[in-house]
Amino acid sequence: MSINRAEKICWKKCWILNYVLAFLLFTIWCFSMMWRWHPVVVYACKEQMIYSQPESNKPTRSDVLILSPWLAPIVWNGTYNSVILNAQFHQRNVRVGITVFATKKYTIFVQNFIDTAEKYFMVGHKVTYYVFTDRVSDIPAIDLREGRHLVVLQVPTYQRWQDVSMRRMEMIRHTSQERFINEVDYLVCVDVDMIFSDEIGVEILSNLVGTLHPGMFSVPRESCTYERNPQSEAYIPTDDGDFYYAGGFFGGTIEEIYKLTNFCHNAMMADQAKNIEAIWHDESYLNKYLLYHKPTKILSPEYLWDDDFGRPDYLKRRRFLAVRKNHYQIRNRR
Ligand code: 5GW
Ligand code: MN
Repeated sequence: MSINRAEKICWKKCWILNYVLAFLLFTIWCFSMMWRWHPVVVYACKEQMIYSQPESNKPTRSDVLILSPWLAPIVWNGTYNSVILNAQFHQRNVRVGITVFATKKYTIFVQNFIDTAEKYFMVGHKVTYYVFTDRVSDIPAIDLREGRHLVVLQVPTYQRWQDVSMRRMEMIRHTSQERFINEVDYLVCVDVDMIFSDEIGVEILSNLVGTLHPGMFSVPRESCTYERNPQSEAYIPTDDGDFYYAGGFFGGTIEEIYKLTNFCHNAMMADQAKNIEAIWHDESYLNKYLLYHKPTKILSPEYLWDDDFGRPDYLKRRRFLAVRKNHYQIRNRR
């Protein structure tokens, strides 16, 4: 082989190497640009999760309070990232129970309640619906997604509607020890005359959870409809109170729900012995409990809305909506 030919081959190799190098550099540049300009494009590869970075100098909401004075988050749209939260709760393989009472004519709400929950409630997580009813045969068979179950539990019929509402505390307390403690990690306790109309996920889970009442949002403490009779176990003086919590949505771990329902039921029984009933029934006792046992997370009215309260600017999503009901037809006996 002549020297000339050997030189030519060497040059050729150098060119190929240059092309390969240029191609590699270009690919790296492409990836770095994707990384830089598309931080919201989220994908998971093994242990790494890519999502938009929290910005330390930018508040997520400027129109509403998102942290209580005892540092419990108040959950509003825009304040959390579902990608991160879902990964955390999947890692823990969390099981969620949701309790709902449907006695007498209120069984008509069950189908829509569960159908819409299948679409919006804790999608992708393990969920058990606990339906408490005095009319077991009225509860329809409903197709559920994978990992989701329906348990129907028989309860007594109470004639007074106030008792129907209040006895929920006793029955949740009882079932916490009997079943919930063995079957689920968190419990969500809600009204049945509702539909899910937007996502509700693991952002609501915490040790003890209360929800801001849509009709009492930002009302001064002295004007809140707490129980004002000092003889009642639900009594709250006018110079006390943080928020007014809704009776139709509370939650927490089974241990915390046991303590809450135990307090509320015992307080109701003590009042009954004195011939007293708090102004807003179970809701009044719930407010008393949550005032002196501060919730670790608070849900904004997005999580319990009624269109009777209109569409204020702060409300970016309506996730759980009260169903309009014909009070006379639905509430009269039998
Ligand atoms: C019946 C008559 C008057 C008021 C309540 C009832 C009733 C309530 C009933 O017959 N059966 C029943 O299962 N409930 C449960 O109590 C439902 O889970 C219902 O969502 C909850 C609270 O009663 P609501 O929803 O009528 O109360 P508001 O304050 O949401 O209107
Ligand atoms: Mn209701």
